[in-house]
Amino acid sequence: MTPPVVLTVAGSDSGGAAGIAADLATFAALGVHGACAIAAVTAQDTCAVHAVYPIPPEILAAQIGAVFGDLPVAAAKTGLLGSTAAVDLVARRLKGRPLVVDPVLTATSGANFATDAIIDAYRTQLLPVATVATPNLDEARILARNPHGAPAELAQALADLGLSVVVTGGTQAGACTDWLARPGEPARPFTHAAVHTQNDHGTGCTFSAALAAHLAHGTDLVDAVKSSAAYTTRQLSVSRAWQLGRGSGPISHLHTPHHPTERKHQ
Ligand code: PXL
Repeated sequence: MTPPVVLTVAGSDSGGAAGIAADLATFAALGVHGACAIAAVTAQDTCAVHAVYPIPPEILAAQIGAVFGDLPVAAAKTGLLGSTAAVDLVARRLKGRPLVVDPVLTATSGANFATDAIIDAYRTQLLPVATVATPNLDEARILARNPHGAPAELAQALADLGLSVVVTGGTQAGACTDWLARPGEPARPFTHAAVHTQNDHGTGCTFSAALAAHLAHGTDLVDAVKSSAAYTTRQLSVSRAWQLGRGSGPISHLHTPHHPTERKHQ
């Protein structure tokens, strides 16, 4: 069977944990063909983002044009975009199809990827044409301009821009609660087990890529959110005790946890 195609427009992570690396691996695991347009290159390891180089807008546009010119893109997702020009471009080129926006404004290591102009561009250009956005709590507070907002309140405020919003990752007492708000509806909690690990680099990318893959398969949003959280939790538990790098290690991108090579390295 020919798989659906999902396009990710995102950044590269030289450490192989987040961004395009996480997206393509997740797409493969969930049975979709991944196409990719690189919006920014990062020099990065498990400890820090050392440099970010936004790809020139005409080269980003050429990548997206090449994909759309040839492949039947069923859904798209965005990750690190790195410039207002990239946010404007993807808003124009990706609107009108299932679109997951992971508004990458901060890195797991704490690096800040966003300027006021980029935040404005998300609010006015990209979020209004998205199907669903997946900010973590910090990103939701920045986007909603509400530095102390609670997750449910933030999800609802952002959904007023005309899209569904999942605020991810509130962990409390061994459980993790994501809040989903659809436009005009109260936010609903989705709770699953929390995985305690230092190896969470790439978690947000993995969740949002899974969401795009499930939407490309035609799954409705609520089931897609549940399945994506289940997939992410499973991958976090595979790599829970890995020792890769000196900082936040990668979430596992391997899909066969019982493969002999993996048992050997656990
Ligand atoms: O996890 C957010 C993220 C997305 N994309 C790239 C990143 C990061 C975080 O480090 O580097 C390229």
